[in-house]
Amino acid sequence: MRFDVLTLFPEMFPGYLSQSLLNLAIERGLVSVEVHNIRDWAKGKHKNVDDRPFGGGPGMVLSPEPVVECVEAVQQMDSSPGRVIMLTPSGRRFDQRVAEEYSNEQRLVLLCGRYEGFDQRVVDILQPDELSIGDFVLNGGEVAAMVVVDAVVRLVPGVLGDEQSNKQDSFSSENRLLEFAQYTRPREYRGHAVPEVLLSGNHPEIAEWRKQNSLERTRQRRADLLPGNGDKPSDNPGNSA
Ligand code: 6GU
Repeated sequence: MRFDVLTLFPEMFPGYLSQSLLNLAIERGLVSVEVHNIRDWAKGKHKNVDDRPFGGGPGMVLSPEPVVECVEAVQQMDSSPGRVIMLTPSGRRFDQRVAEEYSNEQRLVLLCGRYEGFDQRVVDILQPDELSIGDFVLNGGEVAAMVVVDAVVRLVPGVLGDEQSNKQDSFSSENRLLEFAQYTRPREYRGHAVPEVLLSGNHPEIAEWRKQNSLERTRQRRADLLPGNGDKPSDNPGNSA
């Protein structure tokens, strides 16, 4: 799977990309991540990429020309144009279902904004998926793009050592609940003991304990995730289908 990240701050990515799981996936040829500087498509000696908003107001708006031309040029760098995703706080909410959907794509082109946002003509012309990672405002789409790459890469076959491990994750297609509590040695730490059942070797009982623990944690923390609570106040009403 190929990711292309389009940004005004390409220097934010090398540190993230050298993180072990992702770096290993890149070295194995399972994924590639190419980072492109939108400013390279700006014209004129000052290479301006933004301008003041028509109608007035604070901040700067990303100009349509360098952004559209950068996306189109990057799309032509491979046989598949890829699915274009614009990272914006006014987008559709990203979640594990969206990550699963994206993991079926051959190529994602991630467009990161800064300043007060993109000129609307970028959306009108490119018709990207507009994607937000939550109801808060980041200084730009770069961290959000890393979130998307991180969540999607784990779902690419072969990236995780154990093919089972992402199926058990919270929110995955086989488990829409929160994960159960995990313990390792020592059996007791500062007066806190590991639940006896986990030491028993009785695997049906362990599975039952984990199921109940998962349900209880979900009830306490994220009741909106429980079946039948689809119309209760949800953290993510837009994606609850
Ligand atoms: Cl994708 N971008 C920005 N700037 N802020 C966000 C976001 C994206 N998602 C949540 N907040």
